[in-house]
Amino acid sequence: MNVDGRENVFPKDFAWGAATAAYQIEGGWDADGKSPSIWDTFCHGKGVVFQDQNGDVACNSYKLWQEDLRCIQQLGLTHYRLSLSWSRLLPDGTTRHINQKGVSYYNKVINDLLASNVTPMVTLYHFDLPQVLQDQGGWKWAGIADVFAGYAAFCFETFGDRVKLWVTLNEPYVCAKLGHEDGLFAPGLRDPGVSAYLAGHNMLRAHARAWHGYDALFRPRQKGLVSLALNSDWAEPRDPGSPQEVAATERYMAFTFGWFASPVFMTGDYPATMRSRIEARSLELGFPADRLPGFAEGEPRVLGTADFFALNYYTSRRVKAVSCPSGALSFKGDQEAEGVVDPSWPVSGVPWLAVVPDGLRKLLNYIKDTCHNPSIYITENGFAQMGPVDLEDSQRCGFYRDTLLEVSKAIHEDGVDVRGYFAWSLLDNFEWADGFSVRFGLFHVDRAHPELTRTIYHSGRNYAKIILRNACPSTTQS
Ligand code: PNW
Repeated sequence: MNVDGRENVFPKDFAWGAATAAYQIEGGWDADGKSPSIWDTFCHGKGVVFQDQNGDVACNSYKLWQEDLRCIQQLGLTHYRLSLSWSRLLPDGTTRHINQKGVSYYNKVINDLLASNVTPMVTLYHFDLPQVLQDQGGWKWAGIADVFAGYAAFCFETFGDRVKLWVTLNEPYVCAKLGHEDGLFAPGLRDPGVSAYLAGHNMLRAHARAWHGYDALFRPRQKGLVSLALNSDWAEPRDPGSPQEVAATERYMAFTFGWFASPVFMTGDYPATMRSRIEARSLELGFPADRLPGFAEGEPRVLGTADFFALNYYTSRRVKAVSCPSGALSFKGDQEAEGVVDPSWPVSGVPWLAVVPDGLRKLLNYIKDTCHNPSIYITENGFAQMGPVDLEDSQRCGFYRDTLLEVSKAIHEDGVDVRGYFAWSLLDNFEWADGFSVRFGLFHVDRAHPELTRTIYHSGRNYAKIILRNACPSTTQS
């Protein structure tokens, strides 16, 4: 324990942020020339989202940006992470047609942030592919990589004089797996064991092209940084004494973290475990092994295409080995591992989000050791509330305190180069398939009120104190 409290002090210039995503907050789904994204289409279908809710209005941030800015100021954030709606900027997905109303909206947001001394971190793609591009095959279509690179270059050109922190893709794992394997997220494909690998592969190709475009054409004058945000659980064997579970844990980490981190940060290819498992399983079931595609010669290199590590961390898992004896292909059958929640862990409002703050410290160390000690931004981390709104969200306050203590230990005791932390999320917002039933905000949004009034949670007040002191409390008092 530290007596003088210095250990809880964060480095000077530590980035204190909160994050949001366009579809989850903006609303204005068809306003001013915006075309539909795959999330508009998905939510307008029946039976896929909690109570058939959708992001048509969401927090109406497209109209209420000034309210969001007030929230940002009230917290005293140094950084704000937002995403751009591709189909708001480029309604046909390409630079053939630019929607000036969309450009003006984001210009205003970016300029207001800078005028308030808040540094923007901008994500180009947070799950909301223009529907017109989905109609051409979406992430399964090889041609998407060049179209994305064109969109990225347009954004660098348009906003890069002021935006210096870029995230190309948010959570390719979630987009590939939940969107193309499980069918739980847009575009809602259920194609086990095939489409997720292809979609993931094209996302990596798209990201790499965008990074190379920045590196060659924009970095010399704009001097910014570009990465992609990777989500990962921290995983440990259920029984550390079981060699089967230790091996299953390695597979679990390879198929979640390594799937995208290995090509970009480690080797330029997928983890060897992933390749060998998919090959073996394909052989067994009589499928081509190239359902996990190769990185072709002559394509832009993927290795080294990130200027920092952007990590979204929510939770941890204990891992057990599973085998899928049936003849069907699946991601899980390839992985032969299953993550379970340790019964001793407290859970948040959603069952998947077990509260495991020291898992973050372990994952940060793992990144340091396996990815050549990169500088790291924690681009998302947060705690879900469900059921009745509780503005005195003491469990969430404890969650942030405990988590930030682990981050400070990673920095001071382990020497991990953590540059910043973004709470998910600034506002209660549209939580994808869970609709508005799950709330992650530091501000509550009153959906029953026509003005969609924002009210700070106790955890928001606490976060503001932490930011003001550049330190987190080491004990339970705050
Ligand atoms: C992230 N899972 O997504 C996203 O980046 C946010 O948009 C989202 O609101 C936040 O986490 C909270 O869920 C995830 O099923 C979506 O494990 C699904 C999962 C994890 C993260």
